Amino acid sequence: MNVNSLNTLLKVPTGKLEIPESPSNNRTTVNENIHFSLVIPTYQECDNVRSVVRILSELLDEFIPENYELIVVDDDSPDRTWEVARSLIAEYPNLRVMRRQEERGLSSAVIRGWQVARGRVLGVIDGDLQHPPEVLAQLLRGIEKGADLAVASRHVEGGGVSSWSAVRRFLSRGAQTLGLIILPGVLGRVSDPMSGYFMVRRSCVAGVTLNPVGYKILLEVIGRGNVGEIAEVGYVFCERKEGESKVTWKQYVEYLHHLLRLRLTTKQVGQKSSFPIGRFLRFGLVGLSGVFVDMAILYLLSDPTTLALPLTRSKIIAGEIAIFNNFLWNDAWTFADVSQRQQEWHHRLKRLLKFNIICLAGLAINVLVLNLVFNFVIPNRYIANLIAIAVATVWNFWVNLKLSWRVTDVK
Ligand SMILES: Nc1nc2c(ncn2[C@@H]2O[C@H](COP(=O)(O)OP(=O)(O)OP(=O)(O)O)[C@@H](O)[C@H]2O)c(=O)[nH]1
Ligand SMILES: [Mg+2]
Repeated sequence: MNVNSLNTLLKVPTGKLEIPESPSNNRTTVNENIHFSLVIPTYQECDNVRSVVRILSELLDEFIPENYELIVVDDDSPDRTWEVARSLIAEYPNLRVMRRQEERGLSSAVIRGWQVARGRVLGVIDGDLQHPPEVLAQLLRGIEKGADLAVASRHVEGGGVSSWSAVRRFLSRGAQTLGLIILPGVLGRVSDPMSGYFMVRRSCVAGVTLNPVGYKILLEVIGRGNVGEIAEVGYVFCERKEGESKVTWKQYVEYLHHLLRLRLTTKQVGQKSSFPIGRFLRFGLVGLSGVFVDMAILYLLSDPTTLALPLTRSKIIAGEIAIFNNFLWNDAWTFADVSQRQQEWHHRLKRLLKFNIICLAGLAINVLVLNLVFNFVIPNRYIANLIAIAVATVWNFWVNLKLSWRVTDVK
């Protein structure tokens, strides 16, 4: 069936960014039973849009013929991407095109597209061919098997990035880590919360006022939607062949803004609100055992009556053994409930590595706070040291709780 009866541009919805409960709320509905609506946000993609529409149409025609629609949402690109897209409608009847002239921004473009969508499943894919279209079939299968949300992920088996620079990898992982600390109940649910390639059941996001900033629409969907089971499919983020990236520093600032806004305005999914005091006490006791281990090894290595090794070398070895001691106790006792769920060796090693890095950062914080307090607040080195130890302990506990001992396998 031809879902695109009018060969014109779609009317841009105004007002709240809210997706209607039922697709038939849209007066323009022709096909009431479309299964899948895929939004393709574009800005300056005139060299890509033709190929994207062709490839996606061929694939979906094979997989769910006549049961899908493609919606290009273009923000009035100066290269007239919207015009190129509109010229394709005659050839691809399942294509619909929106040209936004008032609003700007990737996330709101996606939601405006979903607002006019007629599918029961709503998806998004980049318009620059960086998201491999063949993954769509696996994502749809995930939804058919019962998932509410199916996410294409760079960080599960079969996933990756083709040739990102070390800087971009670092920034991406750094942003994810920061997000896990600020918003663990949202970012902790998927391995690739930055993914811009996913699909969700309409029923999970309908009737909720969405309020995203910037690029990361998936955060908004998980944070504000009512999403139960999540499926993940690995994919490799390809290189751009045509056109230019729109990613600038502004997106990182917007991301931080978005995280904080979600943190302040949503109830965290699956999060206990109270501070886990029992865990913290166990963590503190384990830390104390580490002090004794550290002292004993330092004595054995550096004391003139024992091995008499140089002090710095002895301290580094003693410190590292104490960190290892603490890890073992924390893994077996403080966070036993979490580690029991992920007992494989690679999981344990990953936890050990994270714990080590976080504790080393804790040491840096310890030294910094000691100096700040001693020089500017309380000129007593022992009181200043106690305060520094307290701050570093809370850091070590909280960040390890959020990053090291968390269940990373999404079923
Ligand atoms: N409608 C709309 N689309 C946008 C906007 N910004 C980016 N896009 C589109 O969103 C998709 C992702 O943007 P990109 O700039 O490719 O971002 P990216 O893929 O994370 O980064 P690169 O790897 O550098 O390409 C592309 O299809 C863009 O054309 C916008 O403000 N409005
Ligand atoms: Mg891109």
